[in-house]
Amino acid sequence: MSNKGEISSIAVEDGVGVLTIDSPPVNALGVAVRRALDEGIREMVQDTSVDAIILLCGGRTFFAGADISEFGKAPQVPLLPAVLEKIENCPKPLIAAMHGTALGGGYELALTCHYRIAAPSAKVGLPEVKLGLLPGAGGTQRLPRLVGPAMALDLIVKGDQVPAVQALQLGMIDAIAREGQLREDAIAYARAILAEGVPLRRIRDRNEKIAPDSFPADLFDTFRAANAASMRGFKAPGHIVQAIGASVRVPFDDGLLRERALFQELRASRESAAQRYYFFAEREAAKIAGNQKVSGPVPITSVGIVGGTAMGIDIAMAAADAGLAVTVIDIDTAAGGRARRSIADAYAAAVHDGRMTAEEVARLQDRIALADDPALLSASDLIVEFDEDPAEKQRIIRRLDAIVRTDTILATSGNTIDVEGMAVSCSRPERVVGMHFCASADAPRLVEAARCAVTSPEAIASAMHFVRRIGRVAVLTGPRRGFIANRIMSAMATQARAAIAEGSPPGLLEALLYDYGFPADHIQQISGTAFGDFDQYSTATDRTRQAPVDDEELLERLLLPVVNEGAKLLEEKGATRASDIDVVAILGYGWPVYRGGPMFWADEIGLPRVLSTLNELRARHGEAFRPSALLEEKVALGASFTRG
Ligand code: 3H9
Repeated sequence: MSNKGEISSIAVEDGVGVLTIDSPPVNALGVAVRRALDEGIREMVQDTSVDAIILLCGGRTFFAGADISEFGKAPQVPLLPAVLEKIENCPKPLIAAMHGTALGGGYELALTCHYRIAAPSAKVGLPEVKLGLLPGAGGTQRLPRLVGPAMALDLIVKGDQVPAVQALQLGMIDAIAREGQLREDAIAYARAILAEGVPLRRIRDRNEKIAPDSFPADLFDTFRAANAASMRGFKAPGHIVQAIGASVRVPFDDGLLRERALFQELRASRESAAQRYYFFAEREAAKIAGNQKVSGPVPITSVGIVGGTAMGIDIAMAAADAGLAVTVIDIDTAAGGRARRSIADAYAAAVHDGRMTAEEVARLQDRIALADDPALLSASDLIVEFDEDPAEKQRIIRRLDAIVRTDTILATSGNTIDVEGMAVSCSRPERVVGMHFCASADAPRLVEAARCAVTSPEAIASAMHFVRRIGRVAVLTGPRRGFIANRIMSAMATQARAAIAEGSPPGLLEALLYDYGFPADHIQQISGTAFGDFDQYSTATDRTRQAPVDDEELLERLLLPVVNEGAKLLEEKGATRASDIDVVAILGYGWPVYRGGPMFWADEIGLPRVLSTLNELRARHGEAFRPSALLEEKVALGASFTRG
């Protein structure tokens, strides 16, 4: 076995060469990995003892795609398309052996291999759309040739990860290995291919699935019309439809050129810059900046949930799904009757819709114990209370404090609670945290984790670790009432109310937010919780504008207070980073991700303009628009919120 530098190694077994790449954390296809692939394949093609080649990855996953951090920098050779061309034209059978997640450029690489085998737990997919991109290394031309253009449209425009079993059914992979035996099974698979002696299969040569009579003539128009709502405002989905359209219309190499041109356009677009920024912002939010001496999160293996509210039940089920032992205490009803019914109903619906099998449900239900006695929580590592009554919350936390293990972390949920006050009333103030599980309309993924001055670094790290483990995004906030989400969005709501009172029709405000990119259901959420009752205003104002106001000015009147409030939160240390505010606005209130969130957007339009507009608004509408000192400082220094 030869060890080719730090990230790749080659071993030859029974005439099969195995090139293993190991570049943590996710084997992204950065320049070093591309070089290692290029050299490794060249070496094995020249090696006469090698009859077939397997591409394998070390660590937690197969290639997770192009290295996103390289976008925006000068490209370095070899470029990914050149490496993939070499793989596809390799004279020996080349097999991708995938585990973890083979995504984007990683799955496109697998599509240039002659065969694809995957671990049963592997997932494959082309999620570039989520970064405002399209698969730019042949994915839009090869996938339609494997699964047909209709399925390719669905897979690439949604960007979902496809589990191995489904990928096999669709033809996205050729075989599934035994779990934990990927290497051995891939070698056996290679030997079987050699024994059969079949000619090399290249996807680029397969045209039966894209033949004109194999899909409806109006496929692309119908797809565009059916998905108009979810594609609204985004640039990438339309480009993807065009690239897949080329795959069925023009020869393969011309299709590749078309794909490349569309990819370059997206790569240079502000939408993709914003979405790539958001990708890193979401991951950055999980890091606890300024938290000295974190000795690492305390592992959470058992969780207590107090209160049978819908959110409590949702979190209990997510925790069970993540493999944690869960105890749900529903103090109000005997033996957790309400919680028991809600959980049973939710699981029955999952089985009915085909999202889960009865066996999976039985396994998960086994992990959830239901009771009405808080003493049963004595073994829990973390307990979250979900009561709806503020006074009751305080009482529950104190009671838990008295009876559970001294190292158990106590979390109180909600967004208007005085976490600090609650913490200091306990015997373990350093282990009390606040958690705001944001009930956003379509994607309840956001959790704001509140750290007080007395909170220990380990406790907050553990709480955030738990949030990530259950598949939610944790953002750290200060202990102030309202956390980040409510603070920034009520700044918008206050101005909306004032504008309506001055004669702007509510429908116009909604239309402006919609055109900016807020989804309709989020606007409803904002209008319901913050703008107040629109109908009441609209009858009062007769839906006509009393004072002529420019649409742009009106929109800025709604959005700039959010930026200003974000800056104030940073000043007051209620938020750690500007990018955290963007994550909260996007996940919590549907701020369009292709605009990057309020702080990224403010940098985009320029902070000097933000400051001068705020000053104009202040002259017209009063002190609510007084610019934050941090914003003034940034402008004076020529600095930004989110750029370097
Ligand atoms: C593409 O392929 C374009 C091509 O079509 C065309 C080319 C010509 N690059 O998410 P995690 C980092 S576009 C750079 O916390 P998980 C991430 O920032 C790409 N860095 O782990 C984090 O860093 P840190 C298409 C990346 O286990 C660390 O890895 N591919 C990349 O929860 C761990 O990440 C995608 O869109 C990357 N591609 O989830 C897949 N990926 O520790 C994007 C991750 O410093 N990646 N990092 O914070 C993912 O979806 C998830 O990372 C994955 C693992 C599911 C792989």
